[in-house]
Amino acid sequence: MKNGLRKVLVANRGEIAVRVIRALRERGIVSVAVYSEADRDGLATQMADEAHCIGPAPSIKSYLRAPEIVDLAFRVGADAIHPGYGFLSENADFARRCEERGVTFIGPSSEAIAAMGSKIESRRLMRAAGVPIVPGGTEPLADAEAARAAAREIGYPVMLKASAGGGGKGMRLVREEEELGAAFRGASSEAGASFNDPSVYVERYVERPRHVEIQVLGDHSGRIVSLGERECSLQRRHQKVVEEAPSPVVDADLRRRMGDAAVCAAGAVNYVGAGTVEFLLDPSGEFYFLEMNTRIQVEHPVTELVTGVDIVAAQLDIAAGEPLPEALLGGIEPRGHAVEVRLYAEDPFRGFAPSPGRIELLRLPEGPGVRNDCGVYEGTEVTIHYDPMLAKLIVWGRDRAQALARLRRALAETRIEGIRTNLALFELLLEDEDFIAGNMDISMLDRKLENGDLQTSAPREDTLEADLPVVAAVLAHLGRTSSNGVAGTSIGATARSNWQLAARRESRRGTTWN
Ligand code: MV4
Repeated sequence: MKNGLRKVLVANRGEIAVRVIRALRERGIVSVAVYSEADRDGLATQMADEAHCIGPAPSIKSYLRAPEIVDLAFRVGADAIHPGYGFLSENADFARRCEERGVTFIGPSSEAIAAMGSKIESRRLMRAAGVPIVPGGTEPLADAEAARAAAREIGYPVMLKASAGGGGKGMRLVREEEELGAAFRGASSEAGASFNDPSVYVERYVERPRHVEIQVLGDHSGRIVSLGERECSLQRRHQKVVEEAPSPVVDADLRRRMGDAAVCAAGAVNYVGAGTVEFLLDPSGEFYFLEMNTRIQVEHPVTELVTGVDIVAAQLDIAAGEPLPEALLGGIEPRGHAVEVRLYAEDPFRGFAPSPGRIELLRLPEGPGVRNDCGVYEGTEVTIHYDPMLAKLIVWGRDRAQALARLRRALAETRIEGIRTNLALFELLLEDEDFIAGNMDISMLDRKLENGDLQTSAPREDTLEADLPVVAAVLAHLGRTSSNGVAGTSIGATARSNWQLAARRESRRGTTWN
């Protein structure tokens, strides 16, 4: 059954709003942007066919106003709303409100969103569907005593997790029984404060895992396919920094098994649209369901580049009632290798502090194998009201080595002035032997930043000492001008040593999640 979309409201901002508007234009669908007062001159506001102001800068007064946004969609005659990621994208009430007003929510049913939004409920569903879950409980723990009994059963170390949690909130690693009482109270009160639901359960702690996720697409006739995996282990304090496809450690057999598990997971909630099933992959090759993200994700482009599938266009086609194309039904193997880096307006030399300001100069890389998904332009005022991600740089190569070479080249072409960015972090990572070898786990980046051992392949003993006067000069330079100061190759080596110093300084502040 087709009910072609003619007009779609994009309930988001920045690069993902731009990405969706591009897909809409290619499909000949009229795009409607919504913007806050801070985004009056935003790129998405300018690119859309129509744009409406929905309130002041704070997202709670603009991008999170569910009833007003659904009303607006209805009034302007939009057939559907694309929620992007973040904001209202995984809000079951918002999806239901759309359903009730007869506006298509571009995503799964509100029931699927709600089921996957609860860790305890999703674990029960996965267990019933035969999807492997981390060994542990599927009931909220009544008190610290119940937690103690459950943890003994599972064996230490364990992890306490908020049922309503996500992004590491309400989560505690417990290495031994003595720590359990305090950890339980901490996790439960944090969960109550953050999610209005203090329920906590316990799982076995998986040591040194990777974060590997599977992209799926489901259509309205109940067909679900896997588009393969993304390796997302490189993250700093629960914020992803680099993603790639395929994973350097997933072979065709593991890909098939993880893909089958992800399709089962999605099937358990009658999933429709684009979704992502997250797994922990342990060093022995076992994998466990973590959660399902019921939205388009930031890192979707790496999958697009290795599969040739336009995932946002697929979301639109599915929402219009089209079946999945034949070509996808047999499953597809990735072709070549793609890597994405997220460009944030934050200063790696000063503890990754946000760096608002006007973008005075913006030169993005071009050339073979390079894609930019950018939400800003030269002249954009970057505010502190929203997520600091400005753009994504994605490269493709016939293999991982070529992709990394292209990424190095692309980063060297990139110049951003007026605000500080995390570009220097990528230049360091691209010289890190563990990253180059594809040896990563979920704590690698935090660990390297803490130890200050995110270093170049060059021996570092004497260079650090020898560079000290230059480091001081570079720091002073960075303080005076507002350029990020690492694009030029001439100061590359100095910037790296400088980085190590900054990383050591920051390490004293500790991590937030355990
Ligand atoms: C875990 C884990 C180890 N063992 N569960 C972090 C966010 C939340 N969605 C799940 N998380 C984890 N759950 C068990 N049983 C380690 C993490 C974890 C993590 C997972 C994915 C990506 C990055 C991470 C960083 C720290 C901890």
